[in-house]
Amino acid sequence: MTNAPARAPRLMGIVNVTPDSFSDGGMFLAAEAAIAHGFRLAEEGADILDIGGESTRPGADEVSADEEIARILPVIEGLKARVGAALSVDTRKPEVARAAVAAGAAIWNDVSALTYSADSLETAAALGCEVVLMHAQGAPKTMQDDPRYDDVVSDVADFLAARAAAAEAAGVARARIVLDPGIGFGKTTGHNLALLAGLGRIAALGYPVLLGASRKRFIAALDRDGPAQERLGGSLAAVLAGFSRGAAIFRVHDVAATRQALAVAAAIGKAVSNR
Ligand code: HH2
Repeated sequence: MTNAPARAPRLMGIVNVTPDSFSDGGMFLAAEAAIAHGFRLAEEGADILDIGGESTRPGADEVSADEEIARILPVIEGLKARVGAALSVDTRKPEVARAAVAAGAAIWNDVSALTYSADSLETAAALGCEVVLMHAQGAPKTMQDDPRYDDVVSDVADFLAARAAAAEAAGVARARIVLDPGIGFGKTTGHNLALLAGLGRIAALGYPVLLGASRKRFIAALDRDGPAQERLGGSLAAVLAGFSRGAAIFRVHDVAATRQALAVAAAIGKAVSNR
């Protein structure tokens, strides 16, 4: 029996404007290339384009707010009002979120769940945009060193519930909050699998759940080791596992293939429930 949400899942296409993001290898560094990539993903069916100027892959170095803003603003300006997709900014920094929303972004995707800066919570409330609160253990530089949990699903669910409560207390509307277990952020392969299997526990908190498993390392750990671009099969398997457990938004590199996999899974789910 499927636990999938009644509403069609939303696809968030990834647009990196970083020289070092693990899967694009700097290919989309130039704003023009990132804009073209955004158009392509929107064409393939992305409902949201997630624009990031700082890689948060394991071991990545931090980027200044000014550098992040310089990378993402031309891309937001080049895409806004020219694609049907909503624009999201993938940043931990309130000043970057402020600049992105002023330029047309509608979503603040924060891998620190509004913990990075003392004014993150109040900034999110003042911006009035949708906010993604993601769980991470440790900072990107060191988070994969030796991640530990008592019970990873309970620990992550408790953290997300507490961050949602903090956001609401600061004035973020409940309807604008999205939760994300943070696949790969301070997690072993076993932790990632437990979170995928237990995603229903996070969906049961009552907020839309975003899942970002696309091309991540645990896929290579479970199959042959290879480049990130060769992890589509595992990425789709994770999307379908998340879909059947109630995830509502999927952050992916491969929008067309994900759209097709979800369309077939949803049709099968409907055929079963109509029997
Ligand atoms: N994963 C990455 C970045 N941002 N945001 C959310 N909400 N959930 C995620 O799982 C997530 C995220 C990984 O980022 P990076 O290492 O820069 O690679 P890429 O952006 O190519 O996925």
